[in-house]
Amino acid sequence: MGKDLPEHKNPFYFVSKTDRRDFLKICLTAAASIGLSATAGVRIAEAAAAGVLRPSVIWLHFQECTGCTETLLRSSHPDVGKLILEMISLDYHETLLAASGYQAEAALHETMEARKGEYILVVEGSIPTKDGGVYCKIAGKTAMDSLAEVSKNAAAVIAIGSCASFGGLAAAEPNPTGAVGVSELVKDKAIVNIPGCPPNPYNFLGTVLQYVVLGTLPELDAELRPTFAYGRTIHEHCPRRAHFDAGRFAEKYGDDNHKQGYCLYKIGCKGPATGANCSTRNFGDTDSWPIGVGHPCIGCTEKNLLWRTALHDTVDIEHPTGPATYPPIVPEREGISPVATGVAGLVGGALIGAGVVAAKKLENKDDDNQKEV
Ligand code: FSX
Ligand code: SF4
Ligand code: F3S
Repeated sequence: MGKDLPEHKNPFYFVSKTDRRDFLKICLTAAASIGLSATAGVRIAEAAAAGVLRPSVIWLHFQECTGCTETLLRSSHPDVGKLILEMISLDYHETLLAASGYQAEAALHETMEARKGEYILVVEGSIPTKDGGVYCKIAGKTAMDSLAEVSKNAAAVIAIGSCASFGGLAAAEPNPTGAVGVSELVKDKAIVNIPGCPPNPYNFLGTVLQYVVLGTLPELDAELRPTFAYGRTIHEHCPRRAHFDAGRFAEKYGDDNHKQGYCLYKIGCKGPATGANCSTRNFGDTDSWPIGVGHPCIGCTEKNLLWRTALHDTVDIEHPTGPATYPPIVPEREGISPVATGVAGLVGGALIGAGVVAAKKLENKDDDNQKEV
């Protein structure tokens, strides 16, 4: 639908053409993130602008906040969203579709028929399985039935966001609706998880780019996440890492150390156990990201962290010292060395699950105040 209609009849006509220079810049960035050269990035930009790279996409919403769609399209710098819409033929998307009711259902089924075996299914939100799946119904069908129906003839499935990837917020204990991620239900398709709550638009864009340009899906880790985006921890490239290595920590929100931009580990930063590229790619196509604005990483890309651990809990430290490429650290605080700092976390993790013990080893006298936050 989005591909074949003249602009004035296209339901997505309000998405104006992106400025060419910005368009090129985004293509180059996205191409680089999946390991393609700048020349390939220019070719992609040209092909995308000419409309030749336009796989059909059906986008289903289940239990979620629509933040995944919002972050793609309504960031303060929305060119990534525009590029995505120019690169794909978005044939069904409940938030963006101008049609509703029977018309919308018709659009969905026409696409499923016309692009059988070719379309990409993007799923946003978790799927409730309890009580026959009655907690999420669209057009009289449960999310479970819709997912089974639409995934059946999809070429591939992309689960966007932590809800679709792992169940997300709805699956937090006690998980009243029996919410699960796509991979718990779809077993016979290639699935790519793009977790994050919400996820970084570049990680979705990079995945789509690889599919439309190379015809392949990215290399995935054990959680089905593209390694180009989730293969390294936040901690490895965090701008606050030198503070961690030197033992300089915010002890509670708003204290002097926090204002100085010190490491947020002791107030619950999950960066050491979180695979994601926010520290290098920033977030939502802005210069901002959680740690950059003083908030600990909550592990929003990790199946076993987001909404599964308390925000103030600390995590295991797997790499106690900084990479050899880092400049040497001179500890500023008496009695704390970089190695001691890291080993404290390591020992804690080895004993009973980092959090509690590691925090105790690192805590100082005003740690009690942290609990008030
Ligand atoms: Fe989930 Fe998407 Fe969190 Fe929301 O819709 S990943 S609740 S920010 O955004 O699904
Ligand atoms: Fe950055 Fe968090 Fe690691 Fe500290 S613990 S260096 S804030 S990722
Ligand atoms: Fe999420 Fe942590 Fe990045 S909370 S947005 S993975 S800094």
